[in-house]
Amino acid sequence: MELVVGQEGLPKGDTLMVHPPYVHYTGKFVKDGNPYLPVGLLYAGQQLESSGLANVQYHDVQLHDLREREDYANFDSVGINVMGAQNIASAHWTYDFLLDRGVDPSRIYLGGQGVEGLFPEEFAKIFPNTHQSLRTSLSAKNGYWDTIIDRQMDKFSEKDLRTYLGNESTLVFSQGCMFGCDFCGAQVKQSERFYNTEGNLRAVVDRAKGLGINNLSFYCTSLDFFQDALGRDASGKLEERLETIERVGSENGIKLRLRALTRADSYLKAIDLGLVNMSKDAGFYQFGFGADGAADVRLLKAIHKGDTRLETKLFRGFQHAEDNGISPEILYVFGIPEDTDETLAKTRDLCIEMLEQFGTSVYRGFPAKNEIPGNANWLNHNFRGSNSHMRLIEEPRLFLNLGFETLANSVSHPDEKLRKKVNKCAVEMSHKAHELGRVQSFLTVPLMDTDGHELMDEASFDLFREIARKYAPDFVDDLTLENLPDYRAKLNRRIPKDK
Ligand code: B12
Ligand code: SF4
Repeated sequence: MELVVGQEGLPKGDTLMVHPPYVHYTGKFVKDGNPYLPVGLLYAGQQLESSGLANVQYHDVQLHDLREREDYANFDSVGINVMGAQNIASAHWTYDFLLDRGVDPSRIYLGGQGVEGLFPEEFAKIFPNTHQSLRTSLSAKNGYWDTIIDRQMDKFSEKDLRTYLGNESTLVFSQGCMFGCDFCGAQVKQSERFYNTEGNLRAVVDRAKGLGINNLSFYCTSLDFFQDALGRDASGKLEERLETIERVGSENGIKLRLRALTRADSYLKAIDLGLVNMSKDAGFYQFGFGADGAADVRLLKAIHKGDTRLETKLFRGFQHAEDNGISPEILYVFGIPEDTDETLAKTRDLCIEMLEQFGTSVYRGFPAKNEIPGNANWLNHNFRGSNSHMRLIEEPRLFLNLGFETLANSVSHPDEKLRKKVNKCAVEMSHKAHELGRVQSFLTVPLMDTDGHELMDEASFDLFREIARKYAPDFVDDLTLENLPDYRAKLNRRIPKDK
């Protein structure tokens, strides 16, 4: 079939859509203990079917080994979902696997936010002779924002659906953020647009009822949940959706638990508009507050956060959340090139102070991955000529080192001094959060050029080992900075995935 203009790069015909393994589960098959319904892939599948391009089946490596299949020759196309930069590594593993099974690369299509931001020439070097599926090819289609994934869920076995719905699912809510923080790889500098939340929520609730499931948890796709409240005239779309969520839950006798991300400034505006209370009534139990750079105004300016009084706003937001029975999450990206000993110490102190002051708050801290495909820094010509950039393109498994949760490493932080300082701060904060039992992000070990000495000093490693003891008590005492590369994969498989 000839490709029609505007459908370039989209799978066609009989299509197998593959959700690759979690990056630390590549190689020997591991059944994922915390699998999620791959909503982005289902959304794309629904769009492909409703526009008559493809008939779609799914293979989710979270639950099923790719080696179980022998029918690759039956498909005209194989689509692979790449959610974030680190997943380029696992998508590459999947690509190699498919080639090994005789799939011609010209039948392979890769889509998702991890690959959408690669330049065509970068993409072609990483995944030779395959197709880069761009979001715009799908979103240009009629009805894109109204898509409902109901029919795609029919394609999963009852057993698998039961597993997915027993875990947290994604609720398509909105996409787009009007701000443009340099490190952010999401759909930024664009106005917020809303999905068909009601249709998709009802689809999942109906399935759950059929399966006798009475509790559902959701993570909303919004980048800044209350962004609508920041405009001069709120559109009312958020309010409308909150009312709907509450109604759908109570009409169906299903207890809904939801969480989302927010900026502190929009949360504070939303309080005045009554939106936070409405969220609580709809079942929201947690908001993750973007705290990046809050410890020092110089950092806020460096990342173009668009807010220079963040710290005060965070404390006000956290206090309000706790007073109203909502758990505030500290979502902190730290360790950018502008960071110094002083700003990193301030960051650590601020996070610890917040954890101590707010007894229901949870910690989610990530050593910055300043350059990832799709963010503003990836476009910077200083980076594009750099050793890190070249290494990533030539050795795609190194994209593992761009995982949000991964310790700072020689790819993300070529300056060894800064790298060690960042990791010191990372393990100190994580250790404290572990001590308090309120941690939602977990540090993993990156690929190293030499050994663990390039990542951190002995004192930081002692703390890291204490954290690792929780997950790998049987071999943690064998770990040294020297043998860390040998234990890396084994240890990472034990560390819980980010939530
Ligand atoms: C929900 C979510 C999650 C959930 C996913 C659960 C689930 N059920 O899907 C959880 C919490 C598990 C998660 C985890 C991660 N996430 Co996440 N996540 C999101 C979030 C909030 C929404 C994504 C979503 O579902 N959107 C709705 C669907 C409909 O859209 P979509 O996924 O973008 O897919 C569309 C297209 O990309 C395309 N498409 C996707 N795949 C394919 C495949 C083919 C073949 C085709 C043709 C098209 C196609 O079609 C879809 C419809 O247009 C986004 C932020 C955002 N608002 O975008 C971050 C986001 C995508 N996540 C991100 C990252 C990095 C991660 C992690 C990789 C973090 C890490 N540790 O490094 C992890 C690990 C993932 C893993 N392997 O386990 C980044 C990606 C940034 C980047 N450019 O790299 C984002 C943008 C957050 C951010 N602000 O930076 N995430
Ligand atoms: S970090 Fe948050 S506020 Fe900044 S651009 Fe990304 S989504 Fe928007």
